[in-house]
Amino acid sequence: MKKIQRDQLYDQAKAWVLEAGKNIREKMTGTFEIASKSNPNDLVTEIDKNTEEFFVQRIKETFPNHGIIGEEGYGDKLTSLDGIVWIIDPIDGTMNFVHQKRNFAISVGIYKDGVGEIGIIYDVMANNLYHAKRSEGAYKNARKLAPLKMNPIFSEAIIGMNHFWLCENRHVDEKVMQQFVRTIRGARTYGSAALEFAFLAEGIIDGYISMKLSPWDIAAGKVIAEEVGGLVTTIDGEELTMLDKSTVLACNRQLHHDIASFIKKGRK
Ligand code: 2AM
Ligand code: CA
Ligand code: CA
Ligand code: CA
Repeated sequence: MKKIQRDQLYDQAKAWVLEAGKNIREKMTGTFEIASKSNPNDLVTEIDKNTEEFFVQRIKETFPNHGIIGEEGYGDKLTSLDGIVWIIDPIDGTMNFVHQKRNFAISVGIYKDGVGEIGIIYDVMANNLYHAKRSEGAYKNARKLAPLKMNPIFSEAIIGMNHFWLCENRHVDEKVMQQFVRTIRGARTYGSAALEFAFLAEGIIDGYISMKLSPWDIAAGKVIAEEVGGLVTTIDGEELTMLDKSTVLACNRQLHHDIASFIKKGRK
């Protein structure tokens, strides 16, 4: 992608994300419809859908040849990542949005031929915009983020993960994961995958693991985390695809090796 084209896309995408965030803040004070999807705890609201429609309308008007993958289904049914593809989660952390009215984000990744070029994560209530272009560094608002500390000690690491790792699950023996949380310094669950990536990039957590994420949960976070030297793969250390769900392990290179080896002991 030409630099000038990418810079224009970056400015446009950031402007739309900020506008969508403002709309969410305005609409969330009124009443809105809440439904569940795959299970009673998997929530979606009218505002998730309206926000995704907002992006799809703007993108199709302005960049008719760009593809769109969005959680709520207003985008395209893509089977390939050829060309420029926007990968959008209109509200990441819908449960937080509904119950807490905070700790949710808009996540927008822009990929060209499968390579992440732009990542934008907006913490809507904190009004923090995390953003990155490939090879040009990552930012929190106007501040450039420092490279991740390369050698934090495993026993002093704070890892983003949810409690399902400690229940019986089909990925890893829960006894091994119980040992894992006793070995690390602390575990944190923020309830928004995009924010976990942003906090990793900011250096306030040292790693993030998830059992099942979709492309829109990961697309922006991967670009931002990689710009500060993070490694973002499956929990087996394999490359992530943006066309399917997968497990995720994101952190600096040193910890990545330590965590992957630990998980391997209990991998099913
Ligand atoms: P969501 O809020 O956009 O659905 C914690 O729930 C994190 O996991 C959130 O980032 C959430 O994204 C994501 N997630 C992915 N699949 C989910 C599902 N089936 N149910 C709930 N959260 C899911
Ligand atoms: Ca959802
Ligand atoms: Ca999500
Ligand atoms: Ca969502």
